[in-house]
Amino acid sequence: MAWSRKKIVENIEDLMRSKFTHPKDAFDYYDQNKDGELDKDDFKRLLKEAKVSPIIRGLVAEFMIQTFDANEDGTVNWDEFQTAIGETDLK
Ligand SMILES: [Ca+2]
Ligand SMILES: [Ca+2]
Repeated sequence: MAWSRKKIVENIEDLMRSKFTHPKDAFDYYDQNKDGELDKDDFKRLLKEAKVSPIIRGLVAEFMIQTFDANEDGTVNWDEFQTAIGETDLK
């Protein structure tokens, strides 16, 4: 696929920088039901705003959850999100 992990992360970083002052703001914004976990629909919304192609959004959302979900409960909590973001230059 033309969308590499790097490109997707770059797009997400751009979104974070342009829209949020802190990654936690982004996390809370996308966690619509405020249960402290981002699920697949939450990631799809994030990816939509990050201008990721609709064709691959579902796949990327699944991929991101699998990548970020350290405790393997199928969703991504703030600790997991922060760790994943910490691997990038975004602080
Ligand atoms: Ca949630
Ligand atoms: Ca998890």
